[in-house]
Amino acid sequence: MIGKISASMMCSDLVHLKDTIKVFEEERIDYLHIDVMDGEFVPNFGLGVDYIRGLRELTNIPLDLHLMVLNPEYKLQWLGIQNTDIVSIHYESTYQVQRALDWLKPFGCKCFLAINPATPVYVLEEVLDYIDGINLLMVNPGFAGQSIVPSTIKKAEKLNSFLNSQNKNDITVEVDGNITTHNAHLLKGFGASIFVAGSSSVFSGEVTDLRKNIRNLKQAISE
Ligand code: S6P
Ligand code: MG
Repeated sequence: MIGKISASMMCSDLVHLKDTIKVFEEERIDYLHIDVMDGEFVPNFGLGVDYIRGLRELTNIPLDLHLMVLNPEYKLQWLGIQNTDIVSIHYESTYQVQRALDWLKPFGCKCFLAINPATPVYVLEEVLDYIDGINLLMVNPGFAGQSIVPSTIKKAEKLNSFLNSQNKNDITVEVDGNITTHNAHLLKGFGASIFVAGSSSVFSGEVTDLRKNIRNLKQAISE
């Protein structure tokens, strides 16, 4: 199965936003990855509600909303979530993970749980029935352009075996952070199927390289 690309919009050049979206539509990019950051859960501010609203006016490409905010369950109604979207909340961002997932479900989107590099795979065990996917952070979230945390590669393999052991291979695995073509190919072998494409792939080099970069990444995540 061919992997899906979720283009990380925090890495895009705002000056060329319209042209970038046009290329994404022509090249059939699957999702636009939106890093929402509150300056508390992660040490950075990120894309907010007005940006999301504006982007929806530009394109129908579904959004992949990665919420790096404290207590996301109280902020979901700000985002205009659509049923074609993916929404990831972080395991580490609330004391009541299962309640947060319960509150996310009525929005009709795909409900994903994100875990930081130091969070072990086993914490997922009690919430497998409440999620459609897992967003596996390969870097500590907050910034683009970081190097992969080496232990996360083994963790991806562990996650794959864990999901198999629980008969839950229908749960989607997304990988986020330093997804080069090399890492993407490797992680596809461990069951990842959505690849967040940032400065390590699609947005590397000049704006004029976009199309070529997308095709290279697609090649790496095809059979
Ligand atoms: C990290 C964030 C990511 C970045 C992505 C950028 O805080 O969750 O989605 O946008 O890591 O890609 P790259 O290739 O620069 O790591
Ligand atoms: Mg992200």
